[in-house]
Amino acid sequence: MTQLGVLQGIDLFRGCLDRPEQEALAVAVAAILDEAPAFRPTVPRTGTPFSVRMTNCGSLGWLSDTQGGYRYASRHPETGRPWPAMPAVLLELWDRLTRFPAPPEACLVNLYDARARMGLHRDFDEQEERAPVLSISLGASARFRVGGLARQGPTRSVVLTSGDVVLIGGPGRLAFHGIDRIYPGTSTLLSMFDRSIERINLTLRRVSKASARLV
Ligand code: MD3
Ligand code: FE
Repeated sequence: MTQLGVLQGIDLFRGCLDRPEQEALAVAVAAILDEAPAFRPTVPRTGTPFSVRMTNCGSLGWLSDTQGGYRYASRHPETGRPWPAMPAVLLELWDRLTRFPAPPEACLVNLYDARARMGLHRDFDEQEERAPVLSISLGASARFRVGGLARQGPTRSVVLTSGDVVLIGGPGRLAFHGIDRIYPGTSTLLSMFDRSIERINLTLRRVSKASARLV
């Protein structure tokens, strides 16, 4: 494990998942996409579309549209159906790496094409700030950037590759971060998907407050 951020609590587990584990997760994501097709969020008020497409699994999913803003919801914004269940492999990975005493409620699935990026932002739509976020990278490499609590502060960047896992907790939980660019054609993992999908990132999140009894 190596400390990645300017702040404490952003830890990189390089090569955490071997190729068969990555393949199993890619198959699980394909099944999620069959039930919950990718959608393209828009920025609240302005309506600017994200370059990243998304879907979710779990009891809650993250979404954003022009009208409703950034939020978690129990149903897909286009089909109106509940999100597919979280695969057992993801629940097990959460337990093993976070040791957080309540299960994740949302797994946000980010789908990057060759030109997609994610601007510097902070994640604060979750009520359970004591829980970490667990991030899993699949497919093409990407340049990840992480800073501190101020948008203008110093940042570090690191290339994330397929099978890398980042655990974000403690002070790092509110750090600015983003994806500067994808390195297209750097992985063969996602050949089962539409060729435009270069990289998939899964983030497991606890959204609602865990019982005080547990934490
Ligand atoms: C550091 N996703 O979905 S994952 C996101 O690769 C997001 O798709 C990126 O940022 C991606 O919100 C980066 C790693 C990550 C996730 C959440 C964090 C790093 C973080 C929250 C705080 C600090
Ligand atoms: Fe984020």
